[in-house]
Amino acid sequence: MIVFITGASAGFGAEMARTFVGHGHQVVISGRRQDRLDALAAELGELALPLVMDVTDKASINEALSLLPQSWRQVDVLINNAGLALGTQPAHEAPLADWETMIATNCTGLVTMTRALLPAMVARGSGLIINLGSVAGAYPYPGGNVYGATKAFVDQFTLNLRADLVGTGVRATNLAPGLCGGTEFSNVRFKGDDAAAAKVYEGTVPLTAKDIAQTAYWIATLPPHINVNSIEMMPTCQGFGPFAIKRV
Ligand code: NDP
Ligand code: 8X3
Repeated sequence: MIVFITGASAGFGAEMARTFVGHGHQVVISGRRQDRLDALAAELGELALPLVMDVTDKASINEALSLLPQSWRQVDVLINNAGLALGTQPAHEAPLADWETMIATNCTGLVTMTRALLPAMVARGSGLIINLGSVAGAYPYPGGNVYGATKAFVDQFTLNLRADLVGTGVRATNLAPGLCGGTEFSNVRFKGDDAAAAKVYEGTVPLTAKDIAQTAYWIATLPPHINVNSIEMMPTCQGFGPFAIKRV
């Protein structure tokens, strides 16, 4: 298989690259940080191809895709993993610029990549798109505002892809994890505040990037007649909050 992973310079994406390459597949590892991609490519060898791109920038995507060598162009699996949360402020205090960045990355970037690679999959009659959603797309929490909304978009976009792709042989999955540690996600969310990021995982046994990578690999290696529409995963220590009721 040829697997194209966005956001492979860290976290889930890097671990998914290790998993797919470990099973002998070719993996395009993309992201903005060339040094991180080069280091991962050096670790993984010639089955990994680093490709610098910013999913929020259409020109950057088009240029990167035009650089793909011929033998790497028939992408079987696109994993739209690049994404981020910024901040946990309430809606009336959150910076609009943070909201715009989340929408540009988690929604616009994801649909741009999908639109770029999907037609060739449909023409070949096979392919798979795995979109990284989140439990935040299904359940609201204070401060989740636009991040959760972008992940709800990912969930519904994936289902609507399924509606369009029935009969084409192309599959689509929303992979929606809950609390997952050991990645840069919380450092990004708290803008480099390591203490705030570490606090998120205090006293927990969170999911790991390896758990997510193994799940993505399982989805991608199921027989072609099986489409996993959506998978929601949480660590056992995570559950649901009660409704908030303001009493006077
Ligand atoms: P990380 O922050 O560790 O990794 C995010 C990756 O996305 C990095 O490789 C980063 O690379 C890339 N990225 C960010 N912005 C862009 C951009 N504009 N263009 C290209 N690449 C970009 O996060 P995780 O691995 O934890 O998360 C991966 C995905 O999973 C995200 O979509 C996240 O929302 C989702 N998720 C995470 C959970 C968690 O608890 N960790 C739980 C549920 C879902 P670079 O900076 O080099 O561009
Ligand atoms: C990441 C999970 O709970 O931090 O998508 O929103 S959460």
